[in-house]
Amino acid sequence: MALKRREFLKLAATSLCALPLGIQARLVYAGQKIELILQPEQRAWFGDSYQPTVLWGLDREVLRLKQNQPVEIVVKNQLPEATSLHWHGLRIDNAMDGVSGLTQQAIEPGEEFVYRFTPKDAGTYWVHAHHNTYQQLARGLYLPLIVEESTEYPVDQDHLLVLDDWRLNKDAQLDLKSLGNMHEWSHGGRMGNVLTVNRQVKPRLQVRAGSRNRLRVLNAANSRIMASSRIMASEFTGVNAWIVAKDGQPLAAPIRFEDPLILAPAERYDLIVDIPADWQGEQPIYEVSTQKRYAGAFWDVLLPSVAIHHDSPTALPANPLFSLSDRKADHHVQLMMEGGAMGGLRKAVYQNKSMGVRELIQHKQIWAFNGVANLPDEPLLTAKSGDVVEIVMDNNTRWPHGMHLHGHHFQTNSNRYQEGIWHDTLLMERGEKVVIRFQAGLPGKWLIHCHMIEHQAAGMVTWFEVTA
Ligand SMILES: [Cu+2]
Repeated sequence: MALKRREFLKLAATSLCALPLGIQARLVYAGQKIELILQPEQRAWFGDSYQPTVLWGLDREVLRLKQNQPVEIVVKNQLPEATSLHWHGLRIDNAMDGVSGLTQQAIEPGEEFVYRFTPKDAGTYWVHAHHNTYQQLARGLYLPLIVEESTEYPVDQDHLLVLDDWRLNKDAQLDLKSLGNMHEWSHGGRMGNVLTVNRQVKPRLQVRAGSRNRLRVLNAANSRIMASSRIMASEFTGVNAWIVAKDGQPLAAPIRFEDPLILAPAERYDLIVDIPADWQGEQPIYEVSTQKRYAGAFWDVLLPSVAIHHDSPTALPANPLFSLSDRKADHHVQLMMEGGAMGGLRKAVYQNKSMGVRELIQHKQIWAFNGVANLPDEPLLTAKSGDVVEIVMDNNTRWPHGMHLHGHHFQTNSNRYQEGIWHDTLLMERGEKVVIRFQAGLPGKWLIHCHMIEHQAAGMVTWFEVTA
């Protein structure tokens, strides 16, 4: 029986909607087109008493993408300096990784660059400058990035908690004179003097009493290890909270939150927080990395309360990561982390030349991996895509570091974290030695560096190569 044209169209439209999401997306468009503009930004953090603080940023508060849906992101650089954007934690083609000088040329002022990829992992990530990074990150050139799960996870609300510290001068402007201070670079990095949450001073996150909330916490600071306390816990009320994801990757089973939550720069946690039904008004969220706890944000608890969730949260749907299980490693290499203040570094190779400490400092270098300061010509290792790699990271310095692997998630034997958790960034205390394990992913040149970004600038960066 021949269908009339109108009926056929109706039927075609119906079956298109019934297709699985991925296939549907491919039929409808090659890639959702998004424009991102890099531009100066003003923040009136201190009311009328000061001129607004001028930062660099992107033209939105957050970027939301959908798992398995291709995107084409046109990045327009309207800043006075060249830059590039790194999609921190996303497992995408090496050519899209956004490392200027390694995977792409920097985007010059007035120019644009198109990033094309399909995020295969859902979760909490971020986008940030990866060119002249210690300056551009300090100016605020980053954006939280959420990749939404294909199936909705049941919570009442989804919140961001993006922590950052800014170094401002007495006019409440960025203290640019302090950039590049070698004393700070050789110690814990450049710390700010103003804490913001979601680029605001003391914002209020509105929640209903009794509601279940997803809280995505990101440390966007250059170097400060953030410790968020009492995100939900109060001395007087039994607040239930769980960690459900680390660095974007879901935990196999949610674990109970323990106060405080400690994040090296670039680390992320997804939490499920049940706001007690008997809370109301303002409840502080403290940052406790210094001697004095500081209320960086507030829950603004609204009544009437919603139905209370008594059940423990379920795990987020797993991302398509490889299972490492007990597979024997195909590669096993050492990464000796050296240098910094009181580190006893005598010499290191910089740009193929062996140098003493005094000469290194003249080149703004003071840290090294395996005796080499900054990016070596030769990779730390070369692995075939699919190989299992083990790196022994030995923090032979007097400082903590936040080690980040580009384009890959890894597991670790660090006793700071529960076993089996996936990371793209790892906090390592001084003297700590850990083994990280991962499967080599997409071909290309991938960085390993400290995400205390002054440490990276001053030498703590290397790379590994994945071949097809
Ligand atoms: Cu470091």
